[in-house]
Amino acid sequence: MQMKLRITVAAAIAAAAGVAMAQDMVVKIGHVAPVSGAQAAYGKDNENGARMAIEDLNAAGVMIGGKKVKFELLAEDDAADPKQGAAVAQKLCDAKVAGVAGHLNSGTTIPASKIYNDCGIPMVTPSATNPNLTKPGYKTTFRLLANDNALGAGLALYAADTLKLKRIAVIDDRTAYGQGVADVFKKIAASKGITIVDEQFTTDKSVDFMSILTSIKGKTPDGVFFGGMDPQAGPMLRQMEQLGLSNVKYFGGDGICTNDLIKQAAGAKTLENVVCAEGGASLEKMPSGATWKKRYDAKYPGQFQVYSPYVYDAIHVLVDAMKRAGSADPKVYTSFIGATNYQGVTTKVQFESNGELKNPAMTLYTYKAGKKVALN
Ligand code: ABU
Repeated sequence: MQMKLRITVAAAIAAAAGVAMAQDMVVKIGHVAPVSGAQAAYGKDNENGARMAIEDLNAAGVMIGGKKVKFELLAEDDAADPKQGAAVAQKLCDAKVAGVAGHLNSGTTIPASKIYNDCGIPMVTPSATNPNLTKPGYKTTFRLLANDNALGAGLALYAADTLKLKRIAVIDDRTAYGQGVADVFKKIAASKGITIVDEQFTTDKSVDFMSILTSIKGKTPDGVFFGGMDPQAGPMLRQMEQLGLSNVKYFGGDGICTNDLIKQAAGAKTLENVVCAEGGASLEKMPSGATWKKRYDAKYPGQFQVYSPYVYDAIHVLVDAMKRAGSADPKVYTSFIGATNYQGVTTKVQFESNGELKNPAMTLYTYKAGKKVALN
């Protein structure tokens, strides 16, 4: 009898929970980054930021339009490949996600932004920095950090005004990001009287740079700028050391400004020649960066790279707009994103009319004793 009663009570609780769950509105949010291939460390860090945001929002119990919401993350891998990026963007449109945090790379984000715009889904990139992203003026495209106009210029000004360099060689990986940031750097460096002594090109798959570095060595530069990512920058630093380019400064944007660069450089002393730029404040200077990072490290030890706090904020920005609109329907809430005034982990988020972040910060870093340290 007692056993039967226990079963009945359990069934009643389950039924009640079932009713409550049925009343919850499920809102799907997409996330896209390369979680396979050479750039997987960035992608996993980004996806961790997305998972942490979804967990926090579900734990907090968000109400939208009077309904309790359960958020679901649809995490996709674009392998940093523009074609795969377009395919997963279409997949997320077909899955009717309410919004997307991503993509990670400019080369995938720019084509994907058109697909999201065509299907009416807003996207907030936490990391793609090519300025061309916001040029079409889509009302569905937002960026949470400074773009490469700021990064390339900041690095060129530092090379000219602080380091007083005169001769810089430029390499880029021919991606939308690498080429774009290198072009900005070259233009501003030249305007400051720096001679671009050599220009070389590689790819985002290459790991042998001996031939282009040998050419560069012949031009006796006092600096090298690399437009690309850390799977190339690390081996390049090792090969610069092997070729005796040990006193040559090495510049790059946020793509090389990672914790993984330390691992990729594998003990090369040239790591200490690096000056790299990120389009936001350092974690220490972010409004709640230090506290957030402690929580992240407890959940995902040793996986932090660069952009996870921006992904965390990107998802909160989407949800903040849904709350203000009283709807998770992109047709209703997308126009509310432009009016965001959200205190995030990374900054107080407000957008320009073209979807760029208002007043983004920029931080320069170097590496000392195997640690990434801010210069400003
Ligand atoms: N911002 C550097 C890495 C991502 C990208 O823009 O391609």
